[in-house]
Amino acid sequence: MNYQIIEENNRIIIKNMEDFEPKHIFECGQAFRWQVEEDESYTAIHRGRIINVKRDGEDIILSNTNIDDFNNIWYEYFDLGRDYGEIKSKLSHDPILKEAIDFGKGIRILNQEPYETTISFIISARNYIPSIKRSIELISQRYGESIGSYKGKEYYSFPSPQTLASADEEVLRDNCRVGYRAKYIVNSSKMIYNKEVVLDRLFELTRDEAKEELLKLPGVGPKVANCILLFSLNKNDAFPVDTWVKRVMETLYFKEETSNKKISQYAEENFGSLGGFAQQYLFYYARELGIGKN
Ligand code: 8HG
Repeated sequence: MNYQIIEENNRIIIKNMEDFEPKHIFECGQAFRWQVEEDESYTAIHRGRIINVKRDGEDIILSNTNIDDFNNIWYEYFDLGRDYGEIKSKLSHDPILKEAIDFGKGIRILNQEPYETTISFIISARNYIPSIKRSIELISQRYGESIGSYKGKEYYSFPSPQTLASADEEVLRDNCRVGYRAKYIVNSSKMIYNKEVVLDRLFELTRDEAKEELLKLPGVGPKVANCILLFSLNKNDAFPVDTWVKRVMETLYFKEETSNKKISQYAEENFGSLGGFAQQYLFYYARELGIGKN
């Protein structure tokens, strides 16, 4: 972890940046708003800013930004204070994880915004990533604010809890194509807006206390809660078991059908505080290679 920051012409260059592969980070399943461009860079909107990210040799280039936003927003969002080399070397003692890490070696876990992450993973239940992405885009276009355009495309912020608390369920269902999850989006947004669940306070709680709070929200079960904990609340030991993680664990570890409870226990005992990272390398590996399918 030995990089240097340079600011020039509305961009930040992170020199000699290891453990940061845009494709791995933005296509590993944790985030839904990153769009790939023709030059293989990725663009997204976060906290009202449009940013473009590209690898250039040994360096990472963050375009459409400046040093203040780098210090105040991007350093934390891209988890730049964490040594992924160390995490990978610890997890690589497990030969199965070593394979998964070799495959997705540039993954980092983003620190996303809790409300947007909550609604995104409510939408993700029994859903496919392309259709989750489409719904989030449609919700942002309809209910968010236009922030501006970049490379010819218009970008919209994710709406506030107040806005989605008063959204029309039919519009969400039919126009934003979230199906039966429309009522969960509206009712969870109401509870968040009314401060029945205060997302920003969950940072201070333990993983299990924070999970208990999240489970109060309609549409949030244990898997969705674990995704919210890991991707937006800094709970790195959360280990969401979805279809892909279940398949990869059954195929490569247990060699038989295994309950989610047993898989979670195994993760807790063997991956411990690094469970969330192990989960992400496994999820990306399993989904990209179709491990355990059929
Ligand atoms: O990054 C993810 N990890 C896990 N474990 N599950 C995920 C991730 N991303 C994602 O969308 N899911 C779940 O997979 C939600 C949904 O059930 C399904 C979509 O492919």
